[in-house]
Amino acid sequence: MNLILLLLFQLIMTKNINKTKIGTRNSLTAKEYFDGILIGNTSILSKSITLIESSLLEHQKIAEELIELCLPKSGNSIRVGITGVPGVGKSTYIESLGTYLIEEKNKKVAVLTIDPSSKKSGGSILGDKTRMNSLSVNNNAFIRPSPSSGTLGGVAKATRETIILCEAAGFDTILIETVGVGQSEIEVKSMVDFFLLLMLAGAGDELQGIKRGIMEIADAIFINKADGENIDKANIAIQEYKNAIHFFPKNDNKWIPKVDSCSALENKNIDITWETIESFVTLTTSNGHFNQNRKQQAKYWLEHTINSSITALFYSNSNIKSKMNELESQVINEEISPFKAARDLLAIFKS
Ligand SMILES: Nc1nc2c(ncn2[C@@H]2O[C@H](COP(=O)(O)OP(=O)(O)O)[C@@H](O)[C@H]2O)c(=O)[nH]1
Ligand SMILES: [Mg+2]
Repeated sequence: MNLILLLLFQLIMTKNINKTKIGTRNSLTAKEYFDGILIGNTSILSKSITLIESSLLEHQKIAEELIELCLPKSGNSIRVGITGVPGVGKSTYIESLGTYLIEEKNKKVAVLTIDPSSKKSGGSILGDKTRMNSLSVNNNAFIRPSPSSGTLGGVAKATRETIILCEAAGFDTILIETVGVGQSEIEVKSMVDFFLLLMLAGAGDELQGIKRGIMEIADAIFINKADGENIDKANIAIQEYKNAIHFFPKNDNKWIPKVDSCSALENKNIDITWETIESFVTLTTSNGHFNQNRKQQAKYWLEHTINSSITALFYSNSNIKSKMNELESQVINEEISPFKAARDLLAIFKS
């Protein structure tokens, strides 16, 4: 009896300790976060992502240390970017694919969503969660919406670091949802292995707001909502897109972008989309492009980080701040050329 009581007491105490540790935000050291991440504790994983997103200097310090600890444990995943206009079915597709991967392929899936429009509407994250009903309660899935603006180094840096943490936590498939309308695509492309573009049949490229450039960087184009009355239209669209990509520049990695259709809602061809990704990984691994791409991406992020850090330093410099307005209005009034003004400001910055 005493033994049972003792065990019960111990159990309650351990639970409480865990609770206080996890409950008190940012009270952990980098090593403690790291240990939690390594055993796949998603609560600690969430907290460390919040740390990454924080602009407080003390948080940034721990975050940086944590990233360094996690880096050797990262990289063992397939990173997939999923893009397309709002409403094309990205979240629904991720729900289907993620569930398929967990149930049929024994995968652990992390979903990161980047939606610049969500800042305005405020509603789309909620929408995403409801589209990912079964994934959001699955133990082998982890869903994290993009951070709000104001994250140090920007949303892209936070996303890239989040990938590292998720991989260290044992997630072997990273799905990144992003809206296909602009700059965020290029940044997402530079952090994923495979870039999937979802399209709608019969909507016309203009209507879909998809820039040709985005089609060019896609490794596969799937026409979603190929169900019900849409099936015929989807088949026509497949042909159109196949013809279009025929004229795109060839990829160095020898991959020919795949064009097909799927229905995220009815779970049709979701397995084909995954087979496509697997074929891509097999091909590019064997010809060395998979690793080469990751190396190039690391180089890109080094340069990107240096550039954005220098820019931030420049604009926060007090001498620059005091001179900026004056030179700006001189440039606008054509009293001085923008080039001369830039040279003057840089000279002030360097002195
Ligand atoms: N008929 C049909 N509807 C779909 C399909 N995929 C998504 N939808 C619907 O399209 C709407 C937008 O889907 P959502 O996944 O939120 O799109 P997102 O904005 O690209 O993430 C929702 O009402 C979905 O139910 C599909 O394959 N077929
Ligand atoms: Mg969505």
